[in-house]
Amino acid sequence: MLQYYNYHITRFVTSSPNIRVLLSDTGVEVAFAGRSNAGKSSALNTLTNQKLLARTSRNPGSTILINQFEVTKGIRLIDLPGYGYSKMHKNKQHQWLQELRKYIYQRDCLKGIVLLMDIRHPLNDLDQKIIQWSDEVKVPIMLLLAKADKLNYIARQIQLNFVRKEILPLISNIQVEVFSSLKKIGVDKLSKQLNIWFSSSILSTVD
Ligand SMILES: Nc1nc2c(ncn2[C@@H]2O[C@H](COP(=O)(O)OP(=O)(O)OP(=O)(O)O)[C@@H](O)[C@H]2O)c(=O)[nH]1
Ligand SMILES: [Mg+2]
Repeated sequence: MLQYYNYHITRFVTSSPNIRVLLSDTGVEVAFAGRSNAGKSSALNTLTNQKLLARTSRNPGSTILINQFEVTKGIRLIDLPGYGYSKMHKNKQHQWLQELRKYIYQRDCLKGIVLLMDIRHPLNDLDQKIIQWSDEVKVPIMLLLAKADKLNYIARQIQLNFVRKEILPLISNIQVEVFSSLKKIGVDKLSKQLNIWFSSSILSTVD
């Protein structure tokens, strides 16, 4: 049965410097991933209606910690560090991508990924890697074309159709929507998808 979660009462639990020291691999979690500066932390703040829950920054690459939040007991949202920050040393970038791959592959409680991409620059190489890895381990993805307020309605629809057309033939079980933290576009669709993921995972993890 579909459960409705109140994302507004989400609270910060802890930060981890790498995936080896995350909270225990129990319950259900959904992670927010994407290029640095894509708008992940802002999306979390918009969803939870809390201005300062997740740290946002004008300087890309600022989130170097894995921030973990709890909606309610055993139901978590994860703010992942961004990838592809050009000013970060190549080795460090590579290291974080490997961590991310491991996280997607090994984290049993990960039941969904919200992948944010700037609507003006969707589906870059690294975004496609994340989609591929998630598909390989059957972790469902919701693609959010973020900062949609940067485009007018027509341009938004063109980008949305373009991304759907590119991705749907490759991966059928993927949802693509436009999103804006600034104009609160797509927030309902995001919470609806989270409700679906959390409800169905809770059912399968409860004895
Ligand atoms: N116009 C507009 N700007 C946004 C939106 N969402 C985020 N931003 C801006 O984009 C910048 C980056 O936002 P963050 O939410 O910190 O992005 P992030 O993906 O968490 O970045 P990292 O943690 O550094 O990887 C900030 O200056 C935000 O104010 C949006 O919906 N519209
Ligand atoms: Mg961030």
